[in-house]
Formats: sequence, structure tokens, C-alpha cells
Amino acid sequence: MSKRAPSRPTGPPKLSWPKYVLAAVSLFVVVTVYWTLQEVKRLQRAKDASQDLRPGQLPPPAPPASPTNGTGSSLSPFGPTIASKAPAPASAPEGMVWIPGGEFSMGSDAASESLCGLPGVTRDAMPIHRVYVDAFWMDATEVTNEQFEQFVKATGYITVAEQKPTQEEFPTAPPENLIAGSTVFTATPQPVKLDNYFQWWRYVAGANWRHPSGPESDLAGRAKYPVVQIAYEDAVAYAKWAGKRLPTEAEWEFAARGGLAGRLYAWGDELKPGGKFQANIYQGHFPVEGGDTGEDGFKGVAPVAQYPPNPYGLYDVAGNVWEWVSDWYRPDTYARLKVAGGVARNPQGPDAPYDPAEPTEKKRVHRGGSYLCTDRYCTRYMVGTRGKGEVRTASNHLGFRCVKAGTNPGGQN
Ligand SMILES: [Ca+2]
Repeated sequence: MSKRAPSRPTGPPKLSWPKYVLAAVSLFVVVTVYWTLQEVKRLQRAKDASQDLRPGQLPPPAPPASPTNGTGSSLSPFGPTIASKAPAPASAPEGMVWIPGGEFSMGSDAASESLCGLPGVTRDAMPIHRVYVDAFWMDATEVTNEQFEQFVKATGYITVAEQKPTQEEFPTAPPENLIAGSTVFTATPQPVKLDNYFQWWRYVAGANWRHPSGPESDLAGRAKYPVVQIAYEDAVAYAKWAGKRLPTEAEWEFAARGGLAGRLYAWGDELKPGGKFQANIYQGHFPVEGGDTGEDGFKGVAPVAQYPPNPYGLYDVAGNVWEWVSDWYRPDTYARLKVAGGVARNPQGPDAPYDPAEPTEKKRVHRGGSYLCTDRYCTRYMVGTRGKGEVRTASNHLGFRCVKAGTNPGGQN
């Protein structure tokens, strides 16, 4: 049997080059698309960065979280606190404690940011920068209802919340809506998304410092509670009458840190050392009705000085009620000081306010957080973080304390 001849191809000869051309074209298309996408992303990043640098915008996102051990080690952006060693004057004004002044690292870093359920709320307290403040006296507690009452009795002062709003101030409001009152926290019937605080704040006619939650509420049994429903000018008027003034933001933070450096809280890095709360804040589902469990001992506001003081003898620098300080608010204040470099000496805040979120509002800084602060929404009971508020807007979680210039016997700070 003869060997079978190999079969011949019956069709046209098979060519391999179109396959290679097709593969090359495909590869070219894939590479081009990938490069274009990368370029678009790069341009977007450059655009975002330039927006970050516009006046009034937040500083760029913080670097990765770093330990806040406060030792000035290379791991921490915080340097040591160098408090003045000059002795306090012999006699202290009643109810005030001596704050020695000195140099410290001010602000809040990424470690604080990571502890809040809402991203971004502590970004305006970045970056950490060095500050020096002179020595001064500071009220050991927030100003109480009985103290504010003495002022009102002596002067006949009428707070902003007690005054009928004017048409000039609210040109678009119908006249029937111009009623004296103030903002009051109102728990929501159901859980809500935490993206709009108007859901739990409402304007209540007749709310003022004598009636903190509205006309039905009063100050019975509340002499030692912090006065609330105080607008900025009310706090300034009280301070002037008392021969004092409001603290600057830098004075407030130096005092609240109590000589410690770079800690998350006024008392250290642990929220509940030994399982014990150190401040009146909020536990439970915020801001739902019945959500405040009062695990820290208080649902709502507490009398002053219910928790241990900080090393300088100050009570309630975290939680209970927010406190007005004298600086205008800008989110980029710290970024500007950092760029200026060196040590900022007795900084007084920016010359004018600007909040990109509400550009027409004139806001000053609030510090310390309140009984409504929770890790779900506002963790600003952390000592380096900041709040803000329109100067004529009061509320039932906002009060103040005062300071007084200190004169050192040795003339050294
Ligand atoms: Ca509480």
C-alpha cells in the first residue's frame, strides 16, 4: 500500500500578518485609553489642589494618621509644651485659676479626624503649629446662670435672644415672623441622616437665657448650670462688666491642654480612663428622641464642675456647653500660621471672618464641644478641635468663660 500523499490545502493560502496588525492596533487603543484616563485624573488632581489653595478653602487633606504621643518625637507633629515657670501672683481673682502661658503645639491632627463618624469635621484644626501665649487668669468654670443673673440685675442688660429681630437684619422675613427667640436642640422622632443640622435645630419663640429650651422651661434649680442662649455680644458685655474679657482661641487651647502636649483630650489619649467619663458628652443614638442614654451621668446639660478639673484647675473644657472665644473664624487660619512659620506670639485670629460653607455669615470660633457631641457626628470634645458660630446666633448648648490679664511679679512669662 502506497503511502498516502499529504493533502493539499484546498482554500487560499492562510496569511498570519493581519492577526499581528489587529493585535498591535488593539494594544495601541488600550494604551491610549489608559494614558488618557491617567491624564484626566492628573488634571483633576491638579485642579483640586489649586482649589485647596484658594483663600478660604480648607487646607489639603492631612497626612496619614500619626500617634499623638505629645513627646515631640519624629512620629508626632506635636512638640513639647514649654510652660512659663514664673510663679503665679499671690492672690487669685475669685473663681479664676492661673494659666502660666508659654509655648505649645496648637491644633488637631489626623488621629483626631479618624475618630469621628463624619469625615472632615476636624480639618479646620490642621495643621499643627507652634504658638506662644502670655500668662493670664481664667474662669475655672463656664459662667453660670447665677453669675449672669447678677450681671443682668446690675445693668438691666437685654440679650440678643430677648430682642425682637429687626426688618433690617432679616429683610426678607415677613413682619409677623420677627419674634424674639433663639435656636433650641430638638430631638428627631426618627433616625435621620446627619447631613443637615436643621433637622435637629429649630428657632423657638421665647427661648432665651432665662428660658433655655423655650417659654415652658426656666432656671429653677439651675443656678449652677452654665448660662446658655448667649450671643457673642452678650458674652462680651458680661466680660466687660466683670472686668474681664473673652479668651483668644490660642489662650483657650493652651489653658485647656493643661500643660500636656499633643493629647487627644484635655486629660490624655483615652476617652474613658479606668472606664470613667471625664466630660459631659453624648452617648446613644444622635439626635433621636430618647437617644441620649446619659451614660456619663447626665442627659442634656449638667451643672458646672461635675468631672475632674484639668491640671490647671479648669472644669468642663470638654463637653457640657460650647464656649465663645474672641477670634473670627476662618477654616484656613492654622494653615496660614503654619505657612508664616516660626512661633505665633499671642495670635488674635484673622482680621475678618470667612466660612466657605456660609460665606455671608460673620462667625467667631467656639471651643470645647458640648453635651450633644458624639463620635457619630461631632467629636469636638477633643481638645485641639474647633467649632464656629454666627455672632448673633445663640443656642441652648452654647455659653462662655472669661479671662483676665495676668501680671507676673518677675516680669517674665
Ligand atoms: Ca451626657
